[in-house]
Amino acid sequence: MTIRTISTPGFNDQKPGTSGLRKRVKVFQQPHYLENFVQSVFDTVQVPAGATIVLGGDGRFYNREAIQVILKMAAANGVGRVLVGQAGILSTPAESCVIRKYQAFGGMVLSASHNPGGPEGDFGIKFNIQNGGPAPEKITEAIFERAKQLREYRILEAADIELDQLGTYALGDMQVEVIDAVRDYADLMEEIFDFAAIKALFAAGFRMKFDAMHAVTGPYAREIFIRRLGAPADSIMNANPLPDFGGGHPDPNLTYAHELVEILYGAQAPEFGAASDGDGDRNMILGKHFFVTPSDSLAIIAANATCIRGYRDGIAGVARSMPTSGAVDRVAKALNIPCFETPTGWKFFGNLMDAGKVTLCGEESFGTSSSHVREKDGLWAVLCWLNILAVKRLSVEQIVMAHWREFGRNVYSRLDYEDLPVSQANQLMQHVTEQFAHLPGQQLGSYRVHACDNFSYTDSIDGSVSRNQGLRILFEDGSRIVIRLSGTGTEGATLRIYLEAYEPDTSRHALDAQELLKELIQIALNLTQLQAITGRDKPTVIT
Ligand code: VG1
Ligand code: CO
Repeated sequence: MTIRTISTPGFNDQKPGTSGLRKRVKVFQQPHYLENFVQSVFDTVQVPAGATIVLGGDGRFYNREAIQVILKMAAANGVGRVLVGQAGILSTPAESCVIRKYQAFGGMVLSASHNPGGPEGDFGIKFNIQNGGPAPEKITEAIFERAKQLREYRILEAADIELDQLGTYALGDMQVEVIDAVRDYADLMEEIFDFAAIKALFAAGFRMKFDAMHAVTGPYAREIFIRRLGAPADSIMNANPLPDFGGGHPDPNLTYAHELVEILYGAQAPEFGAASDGDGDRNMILGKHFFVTPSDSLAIIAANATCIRGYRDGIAGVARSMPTSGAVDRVAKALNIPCFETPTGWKFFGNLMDAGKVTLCGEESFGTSSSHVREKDGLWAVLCWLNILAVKRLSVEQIVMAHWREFGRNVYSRLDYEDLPVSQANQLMQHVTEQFAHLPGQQLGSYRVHACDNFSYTDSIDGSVSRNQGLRILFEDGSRIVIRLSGTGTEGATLRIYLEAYEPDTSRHALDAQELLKELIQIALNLTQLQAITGRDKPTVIT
């Protein structure tokens, strides 16, 4: 078998965003585009000769083709062994689990997560390091620089590998092992959670509905909920992964997971509902006629962690992304453990977890996880809730209400404005920044501005600094407005406005978040001049 060296023009747009490189499938299908990025990864991370890497994706359109290309390039770049998920599929948390379990050098995850798939949809690729987590910015920046300069890549000339059969195959001098990653992942879950208690809950007639949104978690959910926990077969829906996610938008929120939402708010609603995204790292938690915000979910898991076997000795600390509500901060304070505030994106949690400083992490964007892996983990979060419900035998709503009674409620909402022209989004950010000098001290309705900044983060472990992570308007009573631009989109700009107000008054806890945040939302719209600049009179998604 021969290794071919092929010319590439180099690409200037291969800058990884919040979570890897994401582009339209059509962009990835351009000659040399995928190869250019993959070679840049190999050149940057320098896989030691003979080392093992892990490879898998969320099964979206172009997954199989990309895997065959990457395998041949890995063989040509001296990789010793590649562990590939069967059929080329691995959820993001399962990939993280496999990297750690088999002590691989790292891995590539092929996914554009919650972005739609199919020939007209998105594709993506991300490199994860030895700890199983996303590569830090230092590495992604170096990959981006390399991708611009690259002029040739190496690829083995060979036939495609059979990805559907478990087994070991040779590709040049490299070994390809097709593995059953559902088992490794499900085994890890069984170590952390009390499966017997959850099984007893289902046996007692507890009903749940999990929506895999035709994305990667279907087979994992079937193995864990149905086979291992004995839930009735109709407890999972849309559980067959499809390359285009059935034409849907695999983002587990109130807008895109509306099929599930209708069931949980319907007349025959089960006690518990949950959904996960394209690559299985996000989660949405619902009770009967009840929605749990991701920020509250993180705080509640932290407050009840000792109910769960894997955390029964307590948690070392917690971390949340900056826009995530401060609900978990209050729990950390009560538990007397540290709480860290990081920029958006899971890559900022890795160092803290490696250093043993935090056990639980979360983001307002439906991402929660712990140090069992180095990615956010959708099914893990669902199992946390099931385990807590099995121990407490209360409804989801009762658990949340009790939490608010104890800690107060951090009322929270996020407004997304998708597909804006980039120039308008930049103009709006500029407009807000220009007001920063005179805003502090001003009274806006019932809120007085305390401070404004553009969030900047210094990693306490390696000292690296990340600037421009979002505009913050902080009020004297602790309420906040945060404004940032998405780093995961592939076309145009998505503007996110995050709102948070603290409500200690128990008599107001049952009120709707939109109602409670009405004034703050109006202040945000005035400050941003959103309607004048963009012409939009309502958000695309409200969480
Ligand atoms: C979004 C979320 C962020 C999350 C990221 C990746 O990023 O806000 O919290 O980590 O997606 O999630 P952005 O830059 O669009 O706001 V996933 O499930 O795509 O791996
Ligand atoms: Co995801």
